[in-house]
Order: sequence, then structure tokens, then C-alpha cells
Amino acid sequence: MPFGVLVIGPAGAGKTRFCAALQTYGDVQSRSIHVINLDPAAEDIPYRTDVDVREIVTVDDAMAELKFGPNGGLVYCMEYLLAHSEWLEEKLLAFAPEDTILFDCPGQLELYTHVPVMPRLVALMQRWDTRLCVAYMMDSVSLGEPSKFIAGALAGLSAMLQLPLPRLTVLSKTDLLAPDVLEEFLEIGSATTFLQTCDNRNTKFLKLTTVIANLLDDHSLLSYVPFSIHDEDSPSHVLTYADQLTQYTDEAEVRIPRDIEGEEEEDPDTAFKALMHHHR
Ligand SMILES: Nc1nc2c(ncn2[C@@H]2O[C@H](COP(=O)(O)OP(=O)(O)O)[C@@H](O)[C@H]2O)c(=O)[nH]1
Ligand SMILES: [Mg+2]
Repeated sequence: MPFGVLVIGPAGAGKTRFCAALQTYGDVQSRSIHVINLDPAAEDIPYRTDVDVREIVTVDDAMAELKFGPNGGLVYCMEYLLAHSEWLEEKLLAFAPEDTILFDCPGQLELYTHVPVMPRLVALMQRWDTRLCVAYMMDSVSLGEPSKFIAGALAGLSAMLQLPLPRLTVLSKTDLLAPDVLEEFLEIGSATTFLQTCDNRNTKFLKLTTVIANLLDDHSLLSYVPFSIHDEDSPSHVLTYADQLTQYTDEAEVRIPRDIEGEEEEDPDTAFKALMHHHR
């Protein structure tokens, strides 16, 4: 039963580079990390593709032959993939049980929220005996403005809520943030407090953004793992979290903290926060 991380997030958030960085890390650590490209519109791919959806369908072909626009073409391609899911199933069956597979997904969030393509794909993959989690990539640029932060957080949530999988949010491109901004953000660990520290808040929507931030905090909906392709420690940090979520525990470097009695398994969110703390 291979382990999988579905890497999702808006176009340009850093999904493809993230997959490339993790694959390189796997090579160095002799850990078997494979990448499957599920983006039929991908152009330059900087990693070794073990499986590539473009073998069976591309957005360019859908646009040229069926006269779709870019978005319609993408939906067509993903539906085509679903209709030919035996192709993917066969590819997945070839992986070894201990392999980790990263799925580099398309960036159009409609695929998660408006059409049920990705949820259906996830349901199929679960039936094929893969242990999956989802990593939502949120660009660090979102920390620059309260409105961008709320929009990014909610976009991530709406996509993740459609996928019944354990989840983590990766704050990408952290090298672009001033170190003290990143440190403070991770230290705060609360959307409400973070927004209070922003001095460029739009007072007109203050009540609304406060309510949304409270909601995010109350349900521990956001825990961020920082990531940068320029930081050599980033891949191992992210994998530590992902391994917990997929229960890739045999080879995981860090064990899941247990309840004191050792009876109950700890709530994943609590365990996750403990790890976040551990890595700071
Ligand atoms: N500075 C910096 N740039 C990054 C990082 N990750 C990705 N990028 C850049 O962001 C752009 C989009 O990255 P890509 O991985 O293609 O995003 P995707 O559309 O989500 O797959 C590219 O120009 C990357 O070079 C990062 O950690 N730091
Ligand atoms: Mg990409």
C-alpha cells in the first residue's frame, strides 16, 4: 500500500517545485519518493515523472481538437482521466508498499469546489489501497495583507473540505518573507492574533474578518508548515508531518506523541501542533 500526498493549491503557489524538492531529498536520503504529474496543462516539469497524465491527455490537445478554452479543456482532461481511471490504477499498482507518491495536481481550484473531479479521483485512489493526505500550498505572499490572508486561508479550506483526507497547509516560498515576519507568524499560531498585528487592516470589514479568523482558530483549521525550495531542511520538516498523516510511521523519524496513558491515540491536530512547536 503506497503512501501518497496530494499536492494542491492555486497556480503559481509552488506545487511543482515542492514536488521536485521532495524528490531530490528522497534521492539523497535513499527514500523512495515518486512524483506523478496530474496536471494536463503542465509545461516544464523539473522532476522525474514516474507517471504523467499527459501520456493520455493534454489541455493543448483538448483545446486544438475539441475547441475548448483553457478551463473547459482542463475539466475535460480530468474527466477523461476519471473515465480512464484503469490507466492510473495500473500505474499505482506498480509501486512498492513503502513508496511515497506525490501527486502534482492542477492549480484550478474549481476542480475541487465546483466540479467533483478531484473528490471522485480521491475516492477511487482510496479504493485502490493508497494511504493519502492532502497538502495545500499557500503562497507566503498571503501574509502581506489581511485580505489576502483570509482569502488564501478560505480558498484552501474550501478545497480541502471537499477532500475527505487528513490535511496540512504548507506556507510556500518562505524565503521571500523577512525572517522576523515568518518567525512571528509561526509563533503567534492564531489567525485572530495574526490579523490584530497587521496595521493595514480594512476597518470596514473588521468584524467580518475577526469572525472568520475566530472560526479558523476555534476549529484548529490552520496549522502551517513553512517551506522554501532554498531551505535544505524544509523537505524533511514537511515529510515529518505528511508521514504522520498517512501513518507512514515505520520509517518516520518522529513518532506520534501518545496520550500519557498510552491508550488513546492523540488527536491529529494536537499532535500536529506539538510537532510544529518541536520544529521551531
Ligand atoms: N523564491 C521562491 N520561489 C519559489 C519557491 N517555490 C516556487 N517558486 C517559484 O514560484 C513559481 C511557481 O512555482 P511552481 O512550482 O511552478 O508553482 P505551481 O504552479 O503551484 O506548480 C516559479 O517561478 C518558482 O520558481 C520558493 O520556495 N521560493
Ligand atoms: Mg505546477
